[in-house]
Amino acid sequence: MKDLNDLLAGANLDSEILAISNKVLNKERITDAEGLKIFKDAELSHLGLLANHIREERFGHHTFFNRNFHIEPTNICVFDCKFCSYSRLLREKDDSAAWELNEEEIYDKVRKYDGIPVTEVHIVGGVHPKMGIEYFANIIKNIKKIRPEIHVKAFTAVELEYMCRKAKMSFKEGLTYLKEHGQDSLPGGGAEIFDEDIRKQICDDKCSTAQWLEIHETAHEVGMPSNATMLYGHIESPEHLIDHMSRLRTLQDKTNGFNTFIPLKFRNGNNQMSHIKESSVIDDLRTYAMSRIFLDNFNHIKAYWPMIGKETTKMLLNYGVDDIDGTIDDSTKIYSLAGAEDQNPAMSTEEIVKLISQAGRHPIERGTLYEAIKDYGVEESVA
Ligand code: V47
Ligand code: SF4
Repeated sequence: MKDLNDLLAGANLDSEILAISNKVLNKERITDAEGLKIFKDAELSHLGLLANHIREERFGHHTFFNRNFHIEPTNICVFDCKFCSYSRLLREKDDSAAWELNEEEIYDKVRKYDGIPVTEVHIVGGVHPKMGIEYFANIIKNIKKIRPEIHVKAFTAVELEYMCRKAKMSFKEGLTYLKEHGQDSLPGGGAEIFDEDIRKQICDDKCSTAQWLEIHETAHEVGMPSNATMLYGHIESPEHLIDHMSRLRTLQDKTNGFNTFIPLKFRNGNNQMSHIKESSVIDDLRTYAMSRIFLDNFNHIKAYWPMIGKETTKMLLNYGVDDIDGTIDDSTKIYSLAGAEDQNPAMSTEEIVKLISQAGRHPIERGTLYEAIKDYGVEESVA
């Protein structure tokens, strides 16, 4: 740490950036204004140095991944998010791009992993007007019958808000009901950008910021941890990103129920925002590094490799990221339809271990709640 302080002192930095950096190194919380200052004005290499310092102080070279697969029951959705390349309206059901799995098809997707040591199923999809909370609770119950030990991470706050509203349940009632049927945690989707003006422009008709935050707070209260995402690189400004993270940091102070923060790079393929240019890799690195620096009460920062790509994922392991999600096994369509490089996202455990090792890090297979499952050892990493 002394070395890094010396490095900063000798770096001829703007005095404000130096003072904020010293706060970060001394583990003092930085304010929104301070976060914004370094986000806007510090060099990428400087943000990377700070983010990597925090990451290595917490986890050394350890880099987490899990063995998981997704089930996307449908892409039919009542909402109309402008960035979404995936959803189809109900009236378009005959559209060859629309799908609706029946219950048996869903269970077959689980049975496919009989004898394969996956530990998590991530269930997420469009908001189908005919698939209600009872339907999904029953599905979770049956998945647990097929695979009792699997962790069910399911339903974004957007899906949950709609399910609860349709069932006339409070968020607490709905979440408790799903938990009783076997749901273990919530993924972080649907957060997008919390700023109400931006939200109005990109996803006006789905759950509000206040509802997203209330659903996650309630989930934590009833004993279901969750993740949080942030959709960046479209019409938002750095102010909106800091504001987004600040609202999450405040909620995390209250509940400590978030496991992971996942910045999601906006991909511009086949959606109503296709005219917007995608962020540069430099901006991706800056955004991830800033999230590691700002979110002092989040343990983990995840790069979701099917979305950001494998090469950038490797780079991000030096910019604050300590987790790269899972094997996925070609079970999600959200990003391939939005133009992500990997049209059939799947990595074997060996490939994930190799990717992490090539970046000079030490791969650890984890469960959803970051319990260590297998240590792949320093001898397999370049570090
Ligand atoms: O909320 C949709 C995003 C999210 C696009 O919790 C897009 O472990 C970029 O939240 N470009 C859903 N992003 C996926 C999600 C997620 C994924 C992986 C892991 C976890 C977790 C959560 O996908 C949506 C939205 O923000 N999204 N379209 C697009 N064109
Ligand atoms: Fe529906 Fe989710 Fe797509 Fe929005 S992002 S249109 S809620 S599937």
